Amino acid sequence: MANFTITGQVETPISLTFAELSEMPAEVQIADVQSLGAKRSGCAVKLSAILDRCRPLPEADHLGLHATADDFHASLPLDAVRDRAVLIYGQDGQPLPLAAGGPFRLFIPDHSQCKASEIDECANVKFIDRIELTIGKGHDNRPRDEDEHRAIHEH
Ligand SMILES: Nc1nc2c(c(=O)[nH]1)N[C@H]1C(S)=C(S)[C@@H](COP(=O)(O)O)O[C@H]1N2
Ligand SMILES: [Mo]
Repeated sequence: MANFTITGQVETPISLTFAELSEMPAEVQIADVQSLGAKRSGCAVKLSAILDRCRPLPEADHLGLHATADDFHASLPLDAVRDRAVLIYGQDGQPLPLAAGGPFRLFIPDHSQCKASEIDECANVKFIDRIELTIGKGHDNRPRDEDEHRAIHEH
């Protein structure tokens, strides 16, 4: 079963699967992210609950989201997403399909438009296989301007 890992500046590196996420307590689950304003339906857990399990070191201040599948990476200020972002992991009781950005996808409610800020729609990284806590900003190859953005939406 597909999993993703959380590594870097944490006390305990962990990896999680669809089944393990499904079993997390009800109070950290979001039954349908459409209730948070997402375009498509899907179930999620709060990022804070995942971070509670690996315990980021106090010095960690950025959250790296890595999608090896298409070499897409974002590094976000931890404070800005810690208590707000969720990780979408399922749809209709099944693992989140690739077509919906699965098996794991970040969703930041009330994100701003593409490129408007660090925390924008482009930060909703799809196909996540690794989350990495870093001290200082890490690898980030999100589109930086209109041309790069157009290019990424073409393929
Ligand atoms: N892995 C991965 N995640 C990604 C992207 C990508 O190309 N690869 N594009 C980003 C950008 S630029 C945007 S605007 C949104 C688009 O989300 P959507 O495909 O659900 O519309 O996903 C973001 N997450
Ligand atoms: Mo974007």
